[in-house]
Amino acid sequence: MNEVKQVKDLVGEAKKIVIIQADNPDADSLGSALALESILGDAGKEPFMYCALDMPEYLKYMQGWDRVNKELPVSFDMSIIVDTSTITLLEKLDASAQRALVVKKPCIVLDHHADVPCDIPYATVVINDGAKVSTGELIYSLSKELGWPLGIPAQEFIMSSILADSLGLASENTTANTYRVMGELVDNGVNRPKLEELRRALTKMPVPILRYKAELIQRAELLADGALAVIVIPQKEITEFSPMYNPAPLIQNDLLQTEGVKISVVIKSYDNGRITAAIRCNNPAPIGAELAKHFGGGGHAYAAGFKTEGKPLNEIKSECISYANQLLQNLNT
Ligand SMILES: [Mn+2]
Repeated sequence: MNEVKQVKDLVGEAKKIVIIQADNPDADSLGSALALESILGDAGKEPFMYCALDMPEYLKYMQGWDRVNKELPVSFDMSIIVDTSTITLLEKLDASAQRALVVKKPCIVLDHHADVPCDIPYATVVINDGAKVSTGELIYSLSKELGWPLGIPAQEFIMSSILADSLGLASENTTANTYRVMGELVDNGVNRPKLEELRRALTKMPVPILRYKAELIQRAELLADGALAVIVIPQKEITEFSPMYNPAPLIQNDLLQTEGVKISVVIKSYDNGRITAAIRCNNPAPIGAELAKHFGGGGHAYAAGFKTEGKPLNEIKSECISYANQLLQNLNT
């Protein structure tokens, strides 16, 4: 039986449906969760949104973010995981007692990170479509195919998720279909300028962040003949600035907009031994996912990430630099 039919049947039989975002909520995962909440609600279901982490400030332009719960309900019929296929990004859920609830019920995975095969052991059906620029775009196609009700609120969230993951329709993986879907959304009455205004209002930098950004720029290391930009963010800065603004997106675009830079890596180092890295690449250096995979992470060719536990920062950093160097050299051969 094909996956779309399986999704139709599972959702058809269910009443209470939990929508799960991974431990790295972003505008696509939240937009997808809110779109599904709206679609499933209109279809007479009882949707419930879950994420183990708090929604970051910059996402709060999407109305309904505050309905995302950090605890699962005591009973539900099935779950839908959005925007990840990677079990390491569901670590918090996996470590909690609530995992047992999810495992017992059918679980649908809707994702677009097809570079990485789904390794969620309790997934019943996986639709991981790498041709979609965002999970929101996938949900739009799926809804049309299955005849699910697409109200304006759902379509607004879908547009927000597409705009976010496609970097305003500019990224490498934006396809003709993405533009078609955007056209249909506008035709259907979604107001793009209004969404853009809401998003901008909340992504403005507080003044301390402006100053901090200057510090980060000063500290950026340009390696591999200027093709690799690396910044390390220590715990002290994560604690001080992260609640106001996520340091990686604050700086990563400027790094990529620097002449000669092909890949940028923002490494966050936590006191508990955890290290995370956000990787972004310029065209034509599609090496992000490969670099991330080397450390057990994943993602797309141009946007990827990984995390490690209990290894020294210097070791991870130098390994990251040397492997990135190798990948850059392979590009030239
Ligand atoms: Mn996404």
